[in-house]
Amino acid sequence: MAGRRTNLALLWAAVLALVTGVSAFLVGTPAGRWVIVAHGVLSLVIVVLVPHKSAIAARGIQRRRSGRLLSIGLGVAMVATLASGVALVTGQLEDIGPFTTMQIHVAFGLLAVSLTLIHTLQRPVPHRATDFSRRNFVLTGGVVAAAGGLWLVFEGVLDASGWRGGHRRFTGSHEISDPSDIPYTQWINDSVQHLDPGTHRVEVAGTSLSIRDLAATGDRVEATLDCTGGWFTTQSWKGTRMDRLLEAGEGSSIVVRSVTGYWRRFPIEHANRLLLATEMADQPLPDGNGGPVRLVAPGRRGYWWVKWVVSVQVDDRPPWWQPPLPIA
Ligand SMILES: Nc1nc2c(c(=O)[nH]1)N[C@H]1C(S)=C(S)[C@@H](COP(=O)(O)O)O[C@H]1N2
Ligand SMILES: [Mo]
Repeated sequence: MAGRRTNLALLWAAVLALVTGVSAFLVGTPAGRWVIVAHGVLSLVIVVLVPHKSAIAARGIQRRRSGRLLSIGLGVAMVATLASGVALVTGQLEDIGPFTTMQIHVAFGLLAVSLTLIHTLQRPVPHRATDFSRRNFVLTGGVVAAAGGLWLVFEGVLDASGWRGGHRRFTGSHEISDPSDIPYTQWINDSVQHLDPGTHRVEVAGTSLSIRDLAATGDRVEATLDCTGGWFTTQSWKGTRMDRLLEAGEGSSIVVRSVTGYWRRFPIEHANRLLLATEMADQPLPDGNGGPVRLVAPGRRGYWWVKWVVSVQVDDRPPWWQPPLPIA
């Protein structure tokens, strides 16, 4: 039965969309671009299969089986995920009520995939030996090619539209150029700190440094802060490079900690590209952007850029010894 095949394809597309969606948050360099492209193409695979799935669902609904409400909820969550995804890509809608479009997209996406899995448990789609037939490979290839074609058309239209979506970064984020337009962004629930630049001290591997000390070095780097919320900004940052402050050849990783308790761990080899920044675009950092001192981590997404830094410690744990995304 062809319905079975469509259901199976949708299940796989939804699961892979979840995997690529979560992975997209880890991408900080152009080498990871394919993850974001794959996420887009997978969402279009779902779109391509929708007409056929609607026919299957219409038959199912008439049969009034249990789990009907869940199926309808799944349909709604899926449509909301796709619609918020389009809003993200075009850049035409930044907030929906009190939430950012990205928060809405992630929430509905997680809901849609969870409901898909429950739905699959209720109405199992058995795999069959013939699933790996030549015919099915060709069909799958056809669906993916159609989705890829749609992706190209969509990108072409965006390019021509003059909308922000036409100049997305490889991560999918939209540009903010004016430093005063940069939002004050917290990963989950930190609040903006108001530290006194005259008295605040940063403990770096046992040495206590003032903001004046950190500003005096005058190391500069141009780097892009790219928030998983969907925006990026490229600015000139000034402060002190970490390799100047750490003993060469010691330890395996560097833990950078905020006064709020927020922290991230980095490979020791990256000390020469991490900057303790006190200025952005030749101005002291505003409190909301992490003033008086924040971390600048070139090539890494925003959640690595610890704000209101209070300590930098070197230890022997491996750099991957941390949650892949912050948990608080
Ligand atoms: N202490 C602390 N630092 C933090 C965060 C946080 O919640 N707490 N959020 C991170 C995230 S997710 C981003 S995108 C950037 C945002 O920097 P901005 O507020 O200057 O835009 O800060 C990062 N540094
Ligand atoms: Mo972020």
